[in-house]
Amino acid sequence: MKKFIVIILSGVLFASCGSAPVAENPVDVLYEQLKSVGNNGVLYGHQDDLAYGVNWAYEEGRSDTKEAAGDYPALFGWELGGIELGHSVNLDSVPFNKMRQFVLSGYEMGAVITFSWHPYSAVDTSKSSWETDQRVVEHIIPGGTHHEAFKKQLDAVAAFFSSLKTQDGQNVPFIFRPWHEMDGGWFWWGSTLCSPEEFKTLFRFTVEYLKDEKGLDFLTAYSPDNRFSTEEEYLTWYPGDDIVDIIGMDNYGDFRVGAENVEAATKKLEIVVNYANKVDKVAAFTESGLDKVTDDQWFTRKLGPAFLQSKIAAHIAYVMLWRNADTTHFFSTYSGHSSENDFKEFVSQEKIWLLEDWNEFKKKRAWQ
Ligand code: BMA
Repeated sequence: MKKFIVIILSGVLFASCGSAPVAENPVDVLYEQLKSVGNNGVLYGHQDDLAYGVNWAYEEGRSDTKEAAGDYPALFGWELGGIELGHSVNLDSVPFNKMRQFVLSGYEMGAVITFSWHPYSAVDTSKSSWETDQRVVEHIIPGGTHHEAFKKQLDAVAAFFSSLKTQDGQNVPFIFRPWHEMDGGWFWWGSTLCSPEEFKTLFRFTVEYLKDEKGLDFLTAYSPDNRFSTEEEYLTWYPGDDIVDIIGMDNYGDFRVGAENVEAATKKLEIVVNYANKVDKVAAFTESGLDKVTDDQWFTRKLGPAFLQSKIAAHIAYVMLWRNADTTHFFSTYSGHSSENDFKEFVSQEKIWLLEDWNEFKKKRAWQ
């Protein structure tokens, strides 16, 4: 009888708490979680947040976000650049061993994990992602002269991804966001150095190799920069619905002081969200920030309105700001900075979620 009551009660509780978690696989769970967040909140994310901030590095538990606003981000971004050369630290000096720990502890805290990758060229490994004097993509895709060398680079990425396991051996689910901002001209995979077809081949090969050959499982994000004004333009480089899970956009340009156009940013996010809805995927604002946060009200007057002023744009699952390296290169606030109060106000809005809000939401939906 008791058991019967418990069953009825849990049924009632369950019905009042919204949709049921049905997936078992951690990557599918993450996807379902991200899909359901869009109608309710927007996760705040920050690149390298646990590793360092302005005026500190590798101090256990520290976070510029937490020190400014009282809680950790709900999403942590990490960068793989350098791993393809066998380096033990990434191109921003984060040791991969430490990164693995941060990824694990971030996941265990409940946060979402996403990876970017700015690899050196497999054609000439002295050339960073930002060196654009050589065509690379055509040489590293299948049939290209440096395809085998590129596969070795992917092997190194795969080895790191495979090592992301909890103590009980469960794989940590994550989002992989390779080959971003391809519509710009600042990376060797950018629009001036490859055709859309070559780009799509590279993107597809990257994901398929890691999944099919290396047995990995992850969500994949597509994130052009802001150089589009129609869905058709947005999809110029899109490798396909079967490959992509997160429909994203990076956008710094529309927030740059002097060239500011928050309305334009909103319209682009609407294109992103509308497409994500059409193909039943997750929409996200995959990268943004204002270098050195030179506007003390940037968060509440510019960044927030870019998605909150539109019912459609507000459907993004997350917004991730770029790293806080030092006083000359930081994209979010930190304790003591003149934008700190504005940031607090920004994240205190009902719609913007730091880690506790995110965990609370998952608990209500019986995800943890
Ligand atoms: C760029 C800058 C660089 C950094 C790179 C990869 O936007 O922040 O300093 O090395 O991203 O993280």
